Amino acid sequence: MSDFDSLAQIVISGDFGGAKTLTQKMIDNGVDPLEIINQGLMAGMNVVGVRFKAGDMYVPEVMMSARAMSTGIELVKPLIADKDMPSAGKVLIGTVKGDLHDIGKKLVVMMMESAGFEIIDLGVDIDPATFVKGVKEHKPQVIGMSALLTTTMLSMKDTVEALKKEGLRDTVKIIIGGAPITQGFADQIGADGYAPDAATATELCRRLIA
Ligand code: B12
Repeated sequence: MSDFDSLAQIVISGDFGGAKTLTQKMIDNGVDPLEIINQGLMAGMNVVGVRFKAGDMYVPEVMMSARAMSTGIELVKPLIADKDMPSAGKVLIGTVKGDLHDIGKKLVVMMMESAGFEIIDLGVDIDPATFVKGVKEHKPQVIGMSALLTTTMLSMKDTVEALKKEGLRDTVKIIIGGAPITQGFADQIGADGYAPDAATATELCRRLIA
């Protein structure tokens, strides 16, 4: 097995100690940092995404894998000039007003970061005005909104309306998710997409930005 395959396997198994050791060994051996990321760390995380979606991996395991991947990325990052670091796009994300649930959102963030997206995570309890301010400030290609309460879902609609009012709606793609959200609700409020899990959310972003 090549070092790239071993590193991918280490990420899949969520072994962050192993990720640190092997990434450092590869750096010391002069392996190209971008290859370490793409063919080792991200390759592993891609498999995790597929398995999670298929129900073959669960939340705690995915979090361990994401942590293993981050451990490797942190070592490699300083060796890569900013211009070389591939960015898949910029995503502004937050849990909507009145809602404090963020475990799923964090998972989405981790999965997207693993796929090379630049993420601005506004946090929880984010009102429409704060999303609007975030769009003006960060100019993301995609906004992601998360809601776990049926009572807070409507804040997603308010945010879409607030973006329209500010003339910003057509500058971003809007995606939504969270346990009570459906494709029907996304269509109803005029969002560009819905995803039921973090892996699908990442694919959706790729598709919307492409
Ligand atoms: C953990 C939890 C909490 C924790 C939250 C901790 C935290 N930091 O997040 C605490 C204890 C704080 C909490 C509080 C409350 N909770 Co609560 N909570 C849950 C619980 C058990 C799990 C949620 C979770 O983390 N799931 C795991 C993650 C991985 O799944 P997920 O969030 O769905 O995310 C995935 C997808 O939805 C998607 N996704 C998520 N976000 C996004 C965003 C985008 C853009 C996209 C594309 C995709 C996407 O990808 C994620 C990963 O695959 C659920 C029950 C359940 N089984 O869902 C109740 C639940 C959501 N809670 C509920 C309630 C009622 C409350 C409280 C009102 C309880 C109370 N009386 O105080 C408060 C509300 C606080 C508030 N204002 O938000 C109800 C909601 C009922 C309803 N229909 O509205 C639920 C369903 C429990 C129940 N059966 O009654 N809760």
